[in-house]
Amino acid sequence: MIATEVKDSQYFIELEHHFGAHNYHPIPVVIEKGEGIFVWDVEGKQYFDFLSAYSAVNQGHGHPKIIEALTSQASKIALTSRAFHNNRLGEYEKFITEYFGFDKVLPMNTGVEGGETAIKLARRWGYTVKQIPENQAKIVFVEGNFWGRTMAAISSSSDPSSYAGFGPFMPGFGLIPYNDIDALENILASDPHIAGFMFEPIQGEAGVVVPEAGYLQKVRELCTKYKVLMIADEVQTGLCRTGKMLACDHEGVKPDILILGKALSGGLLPISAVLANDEIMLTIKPGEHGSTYGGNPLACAVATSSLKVLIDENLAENAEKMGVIFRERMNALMAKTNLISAVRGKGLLNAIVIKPFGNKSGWDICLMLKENGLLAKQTHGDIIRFAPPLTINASQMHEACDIIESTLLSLNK
Ligand code: IF1
Repeated sequence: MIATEVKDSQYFIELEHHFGAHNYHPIPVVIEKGEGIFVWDVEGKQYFDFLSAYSAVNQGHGHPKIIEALTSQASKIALTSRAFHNNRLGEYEKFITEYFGFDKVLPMNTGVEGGETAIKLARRWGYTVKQIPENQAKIVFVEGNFWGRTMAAISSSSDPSSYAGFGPFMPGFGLIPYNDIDALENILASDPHIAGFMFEPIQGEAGVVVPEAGYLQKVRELCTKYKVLMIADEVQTGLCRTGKMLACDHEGVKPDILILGKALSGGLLPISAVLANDEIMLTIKPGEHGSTYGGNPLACAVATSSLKVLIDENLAENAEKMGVIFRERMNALMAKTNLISAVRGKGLLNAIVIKPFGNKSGWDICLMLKENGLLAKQTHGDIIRFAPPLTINASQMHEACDIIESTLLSLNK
């Protein structure tokens, strides 16, 4: 029963609880407005947004140039379907493929659709180019991966909270440890039916797990050596989040298939993209893959603007600089308290691992951070991910770190 007529936070939380599926357990804050790195709740309280909708809002909330691209195109036409051509798709495809250096792009909507598309491309390439026997193509994934919630995505997962109770699962998937080159060489050498190796250059949901330096280069070498497609899931690490346009750029590595999503739209609507060269991309023929909204004119206009904002505002460079400040502050805090056991990340994709103390969990700390004006979310209990929009400046970063520091130090008493 909705008790109150005052439309305060509790009112909205109760509505969601009563009428919505319970597939999330959100931090109890009701956001009404966002601008740049800040959001405001229905009571008008301001917060630092240190999640950026899981790295979908790299350009900051309500970026005027991206909003302008959205409203201008929406007033012309938003959706034509791919049954017909439209005047935005070709120019967007030219822009994004030339920028990232691939022959072609297959436009989709969500990140997981991008992953599904990449797997279909890898399997089809496996059969038509690598000559793998029909229905025997394998895709190798890594433990700790997260690329979405579809049956294929959870079939590749090592996390029971993703897959338990949803079987039976998609066949033809293998799992090896992350950041383990020997394990990768062993499986690629042992099975000629492997079509692709799909992984995140830095694992987001696993808790911002950064592989050792050189891992990406060795993955590239092994995939080339064993004629296996290197599939980089940069849905969360891409688009300047880690201090380079792509996380693969930290090691100068080019994947065979690149998956982008999230911030490709600046957080305005679901837009994803799969990029590859013709040998791979043209194995899918007309009518064999697609989606109602994939490549719609509105998405093309918004994605073009979102990419230009990242480039023109040098957001990779800013992410690199602001990330250094953040990790320096957190490492200094780690030295001052016994609450943090690790600080890790690249650019503005960072996390702290908190030590068990009393009965306080990552969730509890996120509740305290919320009370102190900063929104973040824990993952796997004791890991708190911090990922603000890449437009944050040094004074704002220090102010946010002051909040994190005072919150954690208040536990030390
Ligand atoms: C949720 C997590 C993050 C992703 C990578 C593909 C996708 C994601 C590396 C799929 C999506 C989202 C999903 C969202 C929360 C968020 C998340 F906590 F679930 F794991 F970011 F870490 N590849 N991640 O991170 O993209 O289909 O969602 O557009 O499911 O709660 P999507």
